[in-house]
Amino acid sequence: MNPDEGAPEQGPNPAPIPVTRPSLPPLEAFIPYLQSIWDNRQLTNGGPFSVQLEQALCRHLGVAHVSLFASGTTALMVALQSLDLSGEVVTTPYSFVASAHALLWCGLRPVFTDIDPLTFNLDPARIEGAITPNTTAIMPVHCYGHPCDVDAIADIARRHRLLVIYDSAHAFGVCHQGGSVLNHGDLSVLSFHATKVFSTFEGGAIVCHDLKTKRRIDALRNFGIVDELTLEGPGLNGKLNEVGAAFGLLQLKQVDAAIQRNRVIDARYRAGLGGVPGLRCPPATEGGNHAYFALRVGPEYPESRDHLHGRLHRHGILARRYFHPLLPDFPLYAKAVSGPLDAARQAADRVLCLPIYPDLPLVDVDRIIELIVDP
Ligand code: T4K
Repeated sequence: MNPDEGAPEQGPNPAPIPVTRPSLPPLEAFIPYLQSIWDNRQLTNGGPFSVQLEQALCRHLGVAHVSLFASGTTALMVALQSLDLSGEVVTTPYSFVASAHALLWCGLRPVFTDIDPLTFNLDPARIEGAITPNTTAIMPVHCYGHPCDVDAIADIARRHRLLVIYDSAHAFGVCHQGGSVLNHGDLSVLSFHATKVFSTFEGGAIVCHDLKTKRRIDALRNFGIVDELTLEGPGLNGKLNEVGAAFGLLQLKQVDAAIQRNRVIDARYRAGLGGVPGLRCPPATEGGNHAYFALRVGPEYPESRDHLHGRLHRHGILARRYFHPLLPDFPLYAKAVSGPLDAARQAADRVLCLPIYPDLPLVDVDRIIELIVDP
């Protein structure tokens, strides 16, 4: 259904508007997939839907190899494990906790450096200052799906002989320099969580460049088992199940339309909020997936980000402060800092992610804009 047609009348207490919401195919379309799983009883461990989805994702995304996972977090852990890293990894302090947690789970020390205040991505100019003889990799995040400065990062990595793992949890379908942004770095890791533009309920994936690496990743995803007598390493159980994979196949049919719809909503926000003193819309990206609309609330705006957040919530608009607190503000990560983090700190204090998802009616977008424009 077109979300702009037949929208229910807004009574005195309209339903809350979440920051995101998965777009679901009609339930009837899912039944044949479930029937097939019921028929063949292959529930997991690389069944036919998982194999099909890996191939379909390679074609859809324009990448060489995809390994599906049970979550973005397990995919990150296996990606790091597969590269035999040790010591320190330079990364961003402005991300979801899963990014840094994956490093700790693999016995690696995150070293946070500052971000670019416009893109919210790791600032390449700061990375070099954080590199020590113990550094083995850089793990940037394409924050909100906005591509990192991949050329500058590749140059630093080459000169210092470091590996690059992109946390691409937000970057499904994002194009950059004429191809998928996922083709940059040694490995890219996606999340297919329910809150993402492409979802398998829970899920994730690693994108890699060659079959040898994929085989190693696939073994580590399945306890490290290569065959009955051989272990690739200390693997875990990170497999996506067949119900999730089947759902992914169905989702793939509508993901382009979902991104197109997000683009329309993104444009509506920009048109409504672009000229408001104190507000800054996220950088416009030609090949983006528009899954987040990260509004920066500056000091010239009449209220603080937190006041605006509270006021919107009182109106049922469940905007979110992604990513607040800053990772080093958790005691667990307080010592992982290298140098000042002024831009990251400002972002954590000022950014508010507004609702954006394909089923969000434009009339609701306009209501949100009105509330923000008229504090
Ligand atoms: N790296 C980065 C940079 C990440 O952002 C993430 C995850 C990861 C790695 C790890 O990937 P995964 O292991 O998760 O695959 C959410 C997600 O749980 C998390 O996946 C995501 N990033 C993070 C940024 O956001 P919450 O705590 O904000 O989710 P929650 O439950 O509050 O959901 C937000 C809104 O979405 C709800 O208000 C309603 C809607 N929603 C949510 C779910 C789960 C639905 O409509 N249906 C649903 O099933 O963490």
